Amino acid sequence: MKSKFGLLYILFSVLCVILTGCGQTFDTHMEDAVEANPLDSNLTVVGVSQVGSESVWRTANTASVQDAFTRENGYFLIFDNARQKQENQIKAIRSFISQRVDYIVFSPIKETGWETVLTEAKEAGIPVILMDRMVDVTDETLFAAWVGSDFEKEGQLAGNWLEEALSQKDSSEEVRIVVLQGTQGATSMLGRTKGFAEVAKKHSNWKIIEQIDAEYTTAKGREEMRRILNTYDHIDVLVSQNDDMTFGAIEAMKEAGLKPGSENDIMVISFDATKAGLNLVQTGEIDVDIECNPLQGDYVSKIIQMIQNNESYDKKCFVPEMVFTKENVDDLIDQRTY
Ligand code: GYE
Repeated sequence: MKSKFGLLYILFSVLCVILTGCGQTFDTHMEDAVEANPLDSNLTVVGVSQVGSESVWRTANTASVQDAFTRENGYFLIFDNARQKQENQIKAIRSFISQRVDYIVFSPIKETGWETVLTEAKEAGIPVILMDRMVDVTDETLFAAWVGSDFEKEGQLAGNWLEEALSQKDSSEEVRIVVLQGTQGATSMLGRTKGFAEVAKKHSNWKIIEQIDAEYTTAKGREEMRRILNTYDHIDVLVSQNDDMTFGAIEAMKEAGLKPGSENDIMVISFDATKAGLNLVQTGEIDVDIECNPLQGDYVSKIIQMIQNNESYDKKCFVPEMVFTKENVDDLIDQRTY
């Protein structure tokens, strides 16, 4: 490892172990600028900057990273939660660079604004692996690899499902659609919006009456859906870009005396397919849940191993995903861990 031991770090980490019992994961705040080097120099030091903890999906993604980068697996993990702020992610990455970690892994909150800090990482010779979301940079050598989902395809799958669901209906009848979007500028939000819109534009009777940011959170999903229900007399379909927003939107529907689900008042299309989401697929309150797979830690770890061994690897790695409806949910729900 290129990392060198710092007396300050050793003292700090001993204190950390004594005070908190944390032995192998170093949950840091960038104000605590210490050299975070492992006492065992055979460990690979990985700095991870996570977006935040806005959703069930995100919690599962964080757990997957923490399970992959353990001391037993040969890693020393420095984890930072950016609490939904790009500036915190930039600070974390700079701190990882100054601590001379071996790899930087991060899930960029939005696509733009990364050129400078990624150039700094490149100049320091630290490979960066993007997880979940993508960056919009002209120089693709600024990152070594990306692991995530095909978000545009997820949006198309949602559109395809709706096409099928409406196929028996009169195609001249207007279909009024509301879209709750995730964090603005995030790859998942951009891809899901684009993929769905591609299908929607093939149908002149589909009308997206509102497309609004609800930040991937239950609270915002509830708030926006309340406002939307107060604004429009009639809504046929809700497309909500994650389960957390869907839960909030469903609460708002119920408050307004409406029942979710195609057998009732408003069709509901959701994304992520968390266990709580799949439970609502079983009850029919969510009609279709497009899976987004958060279990990405092992994929990232495999890429790190391939880089270490100088093996060739695919720069972009898509995780496997599927679509859940009432037809298949019962068979698969028990396998869901998050
Ligand atoms: O769908 C949402 C999360 O970027 C795929 O971010 C991710 C999204 C996920 O907060 O729940």
